[in-house]
Amino acid sequence: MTDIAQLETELLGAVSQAKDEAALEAVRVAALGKNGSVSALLKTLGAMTPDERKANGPKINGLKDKVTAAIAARKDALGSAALDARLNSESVDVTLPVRETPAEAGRVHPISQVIDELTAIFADMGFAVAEGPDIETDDYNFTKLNFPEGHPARDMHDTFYFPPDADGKRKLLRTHTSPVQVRTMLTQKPPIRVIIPGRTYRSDSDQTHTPMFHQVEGLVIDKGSHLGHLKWILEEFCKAFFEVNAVKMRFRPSFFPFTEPSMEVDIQCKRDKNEVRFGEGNDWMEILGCGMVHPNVLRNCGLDPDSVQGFAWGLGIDRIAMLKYGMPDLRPFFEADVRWLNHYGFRPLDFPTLAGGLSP
Ligand code: 2NL
Repeated sequence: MTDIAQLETELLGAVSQAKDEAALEAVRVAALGKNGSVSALLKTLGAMTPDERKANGPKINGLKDKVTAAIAARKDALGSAALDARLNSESVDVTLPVRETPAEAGRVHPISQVIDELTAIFADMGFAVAEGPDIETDDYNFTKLNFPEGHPARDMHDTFYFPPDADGKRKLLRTHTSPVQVRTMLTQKPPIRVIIPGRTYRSDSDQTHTPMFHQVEGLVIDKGSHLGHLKWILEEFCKAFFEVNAVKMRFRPSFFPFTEPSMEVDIQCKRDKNEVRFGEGNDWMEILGCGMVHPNVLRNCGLDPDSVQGFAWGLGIDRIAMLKYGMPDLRPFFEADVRWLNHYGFRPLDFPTLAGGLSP
């Protein structure tokens, strides 16, 4: 049958000329689809006599097999040609520098960096971090901390008060982080070892004061805790934080309503024009206040001063951040200027650890 041979020549020619997979699919549908030319030939078998079928069946089925095989082979060839073309056009230059991700391009604020450093140092000494609300009651911010009503120390805090509540009491913005220590003593059993970094507020604004600032306080309550422990903790902290091998410290008597005795602590430093260095020199700089927790405070927080005692300290985070990282002015800390942050900020993946180094 010449038309079968001719159809074969036509179809195999069309298969080999198909330029892409879409063209090849069109050839397949035209030949083997429901209304395709080969399918039409197959349908004629049903109407033939057994002898005719014996003669034509193998030819028509042979045609179908050949065309099917040719399409499959062409499809393979087109597929690998397409892959080759893609591989050639999509070459990757593995020597190109890696583009900075948003996480690397951002900067960590010096205050956050210093809080992370403090946390790493005190966590290593077994301290937990506690947090509490910025809006506090007068009771937690003052009364429980042994500030009697009308005591002048209350006025010294330049407190921001809210309008009176329905019960006539005025809430306030905490003037120190100490109310968090009150909350800790009221809810946890000794031994207690916590630090509390956080925001504090006083109505005060000039070159070295901002109405919102940051404090970290520490508290230890245990049966045998004493001033020797306090001095050791503070000395270890100062050495680790300022990254020096030794530092001289000076404890001067002072007054806070919530501690007795109370002390202010100076550390040895060397002032050079605009620079301050720690661990050397003959100058002193005051950096923190501390003392043994006043028995009235222990009682106010549900603890028995005859069975436990403790010590506490507090220092300004903003100030030690300025000292450590040489930032001369406090105000830009809170101006959210990205140029300042790019200059003084820290890379987010350089997280401070004691083993890896605190400052990058
Ligand atoms: C300073 C001094 C200090 C405390 C904070 C404290 C807290 C409780 C009980 C006793 Cl609940 N003391 N905190 C103690 C001494 C000093 O801060 O000059 N801070 C900037």
